[in-house]
Amino acid sequence: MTVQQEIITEIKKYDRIIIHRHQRPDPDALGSQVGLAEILRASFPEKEIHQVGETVEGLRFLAEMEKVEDAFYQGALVIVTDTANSPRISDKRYDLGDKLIKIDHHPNDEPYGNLVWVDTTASSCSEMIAEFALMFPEELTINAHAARLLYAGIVGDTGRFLYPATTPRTLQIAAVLMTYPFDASALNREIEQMPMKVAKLSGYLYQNIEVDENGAGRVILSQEVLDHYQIDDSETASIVSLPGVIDEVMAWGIFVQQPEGYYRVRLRSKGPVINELAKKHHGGGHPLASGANAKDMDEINEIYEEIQLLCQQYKQ
Ligand SMILES: [Mn+2]
Repeated sequence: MTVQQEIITEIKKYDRIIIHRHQRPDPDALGSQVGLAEILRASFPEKEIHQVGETVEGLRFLAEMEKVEDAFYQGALVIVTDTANSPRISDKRYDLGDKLIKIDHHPNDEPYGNLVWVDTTASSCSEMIAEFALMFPEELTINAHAARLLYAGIVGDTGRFLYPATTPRTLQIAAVLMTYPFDASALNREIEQMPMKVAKLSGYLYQNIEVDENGAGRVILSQEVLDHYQIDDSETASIVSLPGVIDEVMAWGIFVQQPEGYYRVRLRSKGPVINELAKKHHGGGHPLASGANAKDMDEINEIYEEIQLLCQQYKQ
């Protein structure tokens, strides 16, 4: 039996299913989570299906979260999407259920759960969920709401089909999703829209990025800068990819200071593999897109030197 067959077997067994995803969700986290929830609701109207986790204001156009009592977890199936490590799961009650399933496309550093389906070749977890539904057309129904969410997740994680993780399969699945009646261009616009203050912060980023001769880039966003632009950490997500359009930049780090003082580090690359570096600094992720943490300027300098070294080695 394939892991997907095992997953559908478990889904059929349980009357209550709760779906989680990672903290500080992006469109793929919400798309895969609520896309799966919508598919299960449409396919099994007699089951109780819920989605939980913190709400993100900027992504309300995608989905709302639900309140679930602790007792609901008793004898329930819990599925976690798009989340590599258990500490990153939003809503810590994920282990209160009877069975736990992990579905993800990040490197499988922590295979938590009773069943694990990880496909690092998938562009997004939303692509995996869509593929899962298409694998079992007799059992699973995609509706327009699910298609919209999964499409949003794919668009989000591929940067509108731009990043290297985009495959022919990604486009085939996106094409199938687009046949459902939802407004894809309006959705694309909503994903791309930014408030004026974030546009101004983009200007700051382009003015202040530091790039060495091998293409290692860094931008430090101190609390002072964030306060000046009235930006909080979650609003910095949309500017992380911006250095990628600069010719001279090969790999880069965006260092965002948190209210507690430490820095959240977002690492991106056009070639040099940066997730091993992320792991050394309390993080992880994909080979070309990772996250980490730096406690102070010394650790920022350390991380930047490591990016510089990776770029230098890559160039040779
Ligand atoms: Mn993802």
